[in-house]
Amino acid sequence: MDTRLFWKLTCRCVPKGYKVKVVFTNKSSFPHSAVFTSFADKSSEGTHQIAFPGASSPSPVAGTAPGETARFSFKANKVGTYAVICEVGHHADAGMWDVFKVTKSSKPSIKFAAAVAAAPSPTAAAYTP
Ligand SMILES: [Cu+2]
Repeated sequence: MDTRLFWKLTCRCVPKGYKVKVVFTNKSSFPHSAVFTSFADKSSEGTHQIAFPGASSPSPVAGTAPGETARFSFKANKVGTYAVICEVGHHADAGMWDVFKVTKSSKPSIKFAAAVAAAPSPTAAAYTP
């Protein structure tokens, strides 16, 4: 099962120093979460080191309940390649992650597309420098 499809990040880059606001709506029938972590840890099970202060939905191991929305924001203060993953159960090691990049410059271009199937839906992300 390619659960990466669940995330549907159509673009994944934000310039260093930008504030990222995430609106994470779980439209599936099972809890899910969103944690920004190192790319190397993307498919490991259990808790992950958060890449930026505040870059996680609340209680990421328990997850955001079906039908609920979690909002959080963080400052993308380090250039690099990261992953946004789900910490519930074996979701991350089953492939529930996607890439997130912080670039030296250029325009922000991340966009969370609509959910597919029974998927959590990170529906929106906005940026302010
Ligand atoms: Cu999940």
